[in-house]
Amino acid sequence: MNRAWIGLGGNVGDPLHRMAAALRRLDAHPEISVEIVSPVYRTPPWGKTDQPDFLNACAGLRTEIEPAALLDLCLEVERALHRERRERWGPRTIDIDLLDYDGRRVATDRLVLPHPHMTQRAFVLVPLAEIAPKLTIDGETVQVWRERIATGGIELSEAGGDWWRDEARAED
Ligand code: PH2
Ligand code: MG
Ligand code: MG
Repeated sequence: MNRAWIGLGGNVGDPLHRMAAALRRLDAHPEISVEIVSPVYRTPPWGKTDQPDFLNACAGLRTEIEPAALLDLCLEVERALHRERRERWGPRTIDIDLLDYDGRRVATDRLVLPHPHMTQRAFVLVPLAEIAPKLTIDGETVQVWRERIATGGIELSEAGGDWWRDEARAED
């Protein structure tokens, strides 16, 4: 089994509901199991700062689905959850990003792995360090990247790794 790490986020509508629904949809796929999920953090907007705070979380998946097909599935889940995005780095209802896939290096038009700039984004590193501190990205562990980055303004929103299993919240 391969292991893929994903990042989830959103800042429009009810991102917690959509992130939970996204994880439940991925887990319901016969060839994917959601193995571990991080707490949810409220994070200041990165890139384009005049927009609401985001909620962000990360998850580890087990799957035999190859990276390109897994990306398609993530995009399908985004669409099924009525993703809306009007501009690059702007507000969105749900975003699912493939961060790492068994340490593989991929560089196509559609997919670059590991996710470019993830080592510079506290909204990825803070949740990821909770579930994958020893994962190596670009020659350093996530824990080390996490220690190096400024994390001001990031707050815990949902503790633990079970928030997405809540039936009522994940109904969509
Ligand atoms: N996603 C972006 C742009 N900026 N900022 C935060 N805090 N969290 C995000 O998930 C995020 C962002 C584009 O995908
Ligand atoms: Mg993104
Ligand atoms: Mg994306």
